[in-house]
Amino acid sequence: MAEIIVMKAVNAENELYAAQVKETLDKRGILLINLLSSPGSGKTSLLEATLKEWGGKYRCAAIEGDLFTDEDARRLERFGIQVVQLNTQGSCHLTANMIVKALEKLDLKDLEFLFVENVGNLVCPASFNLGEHKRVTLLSVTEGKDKIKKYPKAFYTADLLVLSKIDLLPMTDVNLEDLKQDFFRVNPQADFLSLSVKTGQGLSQWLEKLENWRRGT
Ligand SMILES: Nc1nc2c(ncn2[C@@H]2O[C@H](COP(=O)(O)OP(=O)(O)O)[C@@H](O)[C@H]2O)c(=O)[nH]1
Ligand SMILES: [Mg+2]
Repeated sequence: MAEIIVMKAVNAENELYAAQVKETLDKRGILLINLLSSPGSGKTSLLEATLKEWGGKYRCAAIEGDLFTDEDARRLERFGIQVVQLNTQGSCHLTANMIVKALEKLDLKDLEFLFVENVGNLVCPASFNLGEHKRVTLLSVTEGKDKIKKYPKAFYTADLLVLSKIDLLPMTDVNLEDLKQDFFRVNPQADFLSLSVKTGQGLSQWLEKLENWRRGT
């Protein structure tokens, strides 16, 4: 009982910050995308592939949520974009007030896409709105076939499920159609796409999706 009340208060405060983030970005026409997944599903790799493919076509920035290190931030800085590192010092998710602080460190002028790589975790990040326009949950085929059922919130709050590492599908016992069915059962409104940053399969659909979102279609 007490726990529920605390959680409500935390969420109410978070929603205020989330609204502030969204308002700031809306004024400037910047699209905020919150990437969620288990550690190692391929969030940073997907951002690297995106930046490489675009080659400066759009002005992008990233906020990297990590428990302690700045390795992912360094991986993205190589593409010449602004990156803010948020170390949560052990906390398992980002909150909207952290994004408010990160925005103060970014030059928002002419920015078009702002990517947030959340802390690798399928549980806590799903409960915290960061003021994002779109939430993308990644699931790699190597995580097995039961994760959607086990961690439904990360999937029913997503606008898009990216099934990553599709090149490895033959090495797993995951059935693509069954997995899609599990996903659409918890989230019939969302989109689904599968991709591999190793072979490039599905990457163009991902880039198209980002561009369509930015155009508001
Ligand atoms: N085979 C394969 N490996 C991938 C793919 N995407 C990422 N990886 C590998 O998965 C590991 C974790 O990727 P990373 O992007 O760091 O995951 P993150 O923790 O979600 O950011 C790395 O060794 C990547 O090279 C993919 O599409 N196919
Ligand atoms: Mg990463």
